[in-house]
Amino acid sequence: MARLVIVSNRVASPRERAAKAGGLAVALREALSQRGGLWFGWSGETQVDPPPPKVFRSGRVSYALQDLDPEDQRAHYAGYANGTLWPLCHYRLGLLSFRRADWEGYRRVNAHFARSLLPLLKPDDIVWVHDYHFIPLAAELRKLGFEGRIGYFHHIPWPTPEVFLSLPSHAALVRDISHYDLVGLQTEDDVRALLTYISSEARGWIAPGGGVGLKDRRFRVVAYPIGIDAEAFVKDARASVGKDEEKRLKESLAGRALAVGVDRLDYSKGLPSKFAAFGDFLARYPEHRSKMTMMQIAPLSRAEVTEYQALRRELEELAGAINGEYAEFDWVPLRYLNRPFQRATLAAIYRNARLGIVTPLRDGMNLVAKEYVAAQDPENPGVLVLSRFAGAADELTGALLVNPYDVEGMADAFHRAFTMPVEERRERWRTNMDKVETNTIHSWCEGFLADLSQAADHFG
Ligand code: ADQ
Repeated sequence: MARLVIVSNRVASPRERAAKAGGLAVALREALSQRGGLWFGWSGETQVDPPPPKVFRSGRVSYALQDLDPEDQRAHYAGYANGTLWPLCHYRLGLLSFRRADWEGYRRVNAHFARSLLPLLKPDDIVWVHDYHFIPLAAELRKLGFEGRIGYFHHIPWPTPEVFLSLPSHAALVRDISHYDLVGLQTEDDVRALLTYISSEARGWIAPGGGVGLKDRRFRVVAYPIGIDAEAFVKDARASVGKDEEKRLKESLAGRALAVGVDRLDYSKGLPSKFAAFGDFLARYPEHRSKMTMMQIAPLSRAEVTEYQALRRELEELAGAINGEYAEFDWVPLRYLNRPFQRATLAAIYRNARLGIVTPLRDGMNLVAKEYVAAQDPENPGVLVLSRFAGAADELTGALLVNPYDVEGMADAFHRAFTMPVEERRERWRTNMDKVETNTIHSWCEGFLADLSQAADHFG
């Protein structure tokens, strides 16, 4: 079996315990230890004239961590990746900023990564690049003469051509994409969006099965919806029953139902509309006041980007307004927490929540929706309220699907979920759980790598 090389912005260190590292990090680490391999990424450090990467080994896996020049790192991460590509791919053109200096910095970081990675590569390695921070990496590696298999997985949505064309560097970015052998996207809609751009704008040709020809390049674009480690979540959720943490949670609820939301504090996650919908639910369904508590867990993210600071202030104000308006001396309607939790604690909270509320304005997949489903008690499961604009909505058809731009519609869905009979809840949960159990993080990983291994054979 060929050696696997993974490239991602952040690298999960071998010392990070499974309970803390995300499901994706754990699955990638497993794939690396099975095949033997290398995980390459940013060290998290900046310095002028950065030296070659620090390389160390743990078991069958080597890790290589590259420092970056501070100005390049800013232009790459806060600039082009998160100031341009993130809003673009989440359909937020009003928040998109494009500066040539950022685009150049983004390319410089990718070229730098390619130069430091190349000496660590063997010709028959399989290289798997993760996410929008590194779209030009394959092109840079090819320039340096690497001819082996390179795959790319895009964790966020791929926008339709009308939106994608707003990006001044759209043509260059798709030329970069064409240097991969396999491009993985989250959903069939994403695949259609990219293929439509390629055939209509870039004058490429499309073959059945996602085969693409663009200039002298041949590659495939395929949907691989990402999953979770369902078994681990089921186990954690079951193990939480009766433990001290669960007791504390139940005591604090004093018999009231719980609705839970878990999202990074990010404008793609639709948090202000979710809060507004909860306020509207309390206003228009006064019979539920004092009977349901909502807990929104929203760890801080990208705090160096201005839009995220403004969002944080907005949410603090909205949470304060809802609690000011509806709280009783013995009931706080909205608990709002900015801290991270261990997977076992999240599983306990999910299991005790009668509603899971996942209402992003756009989301590549949304793993929280799947985790919530996996953590439920099959006899008395909660209801998932899910945005139709999350990739997960394709698979989780047992959820109550909502339009996150329709605040009153979401409030009505909360009411419907809260009053849903147990038979319907079980039926909907079973539909969702079948998908969560079948399409796991492991099958996702194996599926992508199996196709990438055969990529070179595809066009004969
Ligand atoms: P994210 O935008 O980060 O991921 P999501 O898929 O929901 O969104 O994953 C978040 C993960 O972080 C979940 O596993 C969740 O449990 C965890 N998490 C969130 N809050 C936490 C907290 N307070 N403590 C501990 N853990 C917490 C991007 C894309 C998504 C895509 C994923 C994977 O934006 O659309 O589903 O990558 O491809």
